[in-house]
Formats: sequence, structure tokens, C-alpha cells
Amino acid sequence: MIERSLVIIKPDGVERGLVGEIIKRFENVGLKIVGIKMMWIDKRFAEQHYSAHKTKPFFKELVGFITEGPVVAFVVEGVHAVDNVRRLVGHTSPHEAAPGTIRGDFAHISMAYASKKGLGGKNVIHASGSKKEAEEEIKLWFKKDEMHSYTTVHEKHVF
Ligand code: IDP
Ligand code: MG
Repeated sequence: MIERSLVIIKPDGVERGLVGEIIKRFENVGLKIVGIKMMWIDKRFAEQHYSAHKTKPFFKELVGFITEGPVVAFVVEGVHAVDNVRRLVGHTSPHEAAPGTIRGDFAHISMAYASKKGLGGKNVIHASGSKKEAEEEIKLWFKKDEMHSYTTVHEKHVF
């Protein structure tokens, strides 16, 4: 039941100075950060990360968006981490994301609006969509020696 999930603060989130705000939300619920780094990924890496979306009409714009500035990538660990992280992140389209979620609190655009403008949907953050996706994404983004095992003070009460 203890899972790991990949989170990426996208270039819009980094440029808006939301890194601290966002990380805090995962720490607040007792999820544990086991790896973290800033990266400015290139087109090839972005295409690999979003390979499941290769045939989507917004693929090129999405790759353009995720490579337009540096991102902060981290791996969180905890009980049902994949679902819990998605719950904190909120709906893909910020205009449908509930207040209290990261996308609902820090953005309001819709994917329809982004597509109409010919842009990738700027929704601040990425989170793995399933356990399988999490495993693949963590392998792509993090080397084994970039991840750490340690005990947090929360674990006594949260895990
Ligand atoms: P997710 O990030 O919530 O898992 P996905 O469907 O996997 O959502 O889409 C990946 C990313 O592609 C979204 O986070 C968003 O940035 C972008 N995206 C999704 N749908 C659209 C669209 O219709 N137009 C433009 N960009 C989109
Ligand atoms: Mg997804």
C-alpha cells in the first residue's frame, strides 16, 4: 500500500514562484519526499515523458510548454500515494478543479481555452496518473542513487 508517485512543478508553477507553496501541501499531509531536483528538459525527454499523448492534437504544444523553462521534479512516498497525490493536485482542467486543490487554487483556465489558443494547458503541476505510470515515470526521471530512504518524524503518527 506504500506507493511512490512522480510530481513535476511545471514551468508556469516555477516561474510564478509556487514551488514552496506546492511542496508544502504534500509535506502537510505527511507524504514523504524521497527525491527532488530542478531540471530543464529538452524536447526529446518531454516527448518520452508524454509518449502516451503522442497522437493527441495538443501534443506539440504540450511538449513546447513543458520545455519552456525549468521544472522541479520530486518523488513522494506514502499510503496510496498515487491517488492521494492526484487528489491534492485536482482535475486536469483548472476550471473544473475544486478549490483547495493545487490546480483549483492556483489556476483557472480550461483545456478548451488552451487548445483554442494553440497552447499546452498551463495547469501548474504534473502527477502520475496510475501506479504503472508512476513506476515508468520515476524510472525515466530519477536514477536509483538520487532517491533516499529515511524516517520522517511524521511516520510514527501518519503511516
Ligand atoms: P493530467 O496532467 O491531469 O494527467 P493528461 O490528460 O495526462 O492530464 O494530460 C497531460 C497534460 O496535457 C495536462 O496536464 C495538460 O497540461 C495538457 N493537456 C491536456 N489536455 C489538453 C488540451 O485539451 N489542450 C491543451 N493541453 C492539454
Ligand atoms: Mg496524465
